[in-house]
Amino acid sequence: MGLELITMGDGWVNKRLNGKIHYFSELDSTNSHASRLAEKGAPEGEVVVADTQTQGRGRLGRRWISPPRTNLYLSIILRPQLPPAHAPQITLMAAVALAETIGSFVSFRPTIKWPNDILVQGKKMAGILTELSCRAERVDFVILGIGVNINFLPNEMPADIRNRATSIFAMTQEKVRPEAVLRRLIHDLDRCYGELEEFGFDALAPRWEAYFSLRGQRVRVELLDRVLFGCAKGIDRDGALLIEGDDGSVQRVLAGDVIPMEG
Ligand code: BT5
Repeated sequence: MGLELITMGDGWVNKRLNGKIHYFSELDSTNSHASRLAEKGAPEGEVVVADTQTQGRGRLGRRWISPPRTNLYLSIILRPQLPPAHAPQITLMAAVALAETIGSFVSFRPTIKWPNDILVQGKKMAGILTELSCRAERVDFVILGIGVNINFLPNEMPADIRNRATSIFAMTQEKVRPEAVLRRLIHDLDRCYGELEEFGFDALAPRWEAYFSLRGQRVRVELLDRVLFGCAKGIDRDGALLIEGDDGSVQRVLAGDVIPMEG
């Protein structure tokens, strides 16, 4: 199905993300399928949506639980004019758009847990998986994958995520059509991506910072090869998390899991 230009109540007409939407009742992973399409030359803005994923994934090979007729799983092909080192800005941009979208469906203010989680009332409602394909020092394409829990009932969630995950329904007691969230999300992503491309991440940074939940908190950061402790200060222009150690030195963290510490 081709996506017509989307006009929302604010009068904004999608500029970049007005490509085709490929719908599937089942896929291995929308990120994998979008990547296959991009390899074959699919243009920026094409979107892959699946009703369920058999191998939905998070970072570092983790699983993204993707039951049918419940939630939203999508991947968008982007071809940004960015050096690879700035690619984390895509995840940050998407987090702002996703927080804005979710904020339009629930009455609580969402927060961003660096780098890729959107939490509501401290529980994970959505996750972002950004995958990069580079050629000769340039970004060839980015697959921006997003999973949003919409009508996921807490008692249907597997035990290992039940206490840490939430959904729009769990917050509002109202069923929402995944297409309604998709429509709003593409709209918000289009606007935020446009701001990133035209003005750089500085245009989005204040909004990102306003959604950031861990500023000033003591955190434990699990890196691939070690664990860091310190105080979360915010992010720099490349999207690195800034952690101030007890000795006052500031470390830039590009990838890892951040866990708030008590007290
Ligand atoms: C993420 O990874 O949060 C990125 C998730 C991206 C999923 C989308 S769905 C469409 C597209 N296609 C894909 O194959 N993936 C993307 P990470 O930060 O590594 O978090 C993964 C962890 O979140 C898991 O280990 C679980 O603890 C938890 N989790 C898994 N499924 C969840 C769900 N549906 N809701 C909340 N938490 C979940």
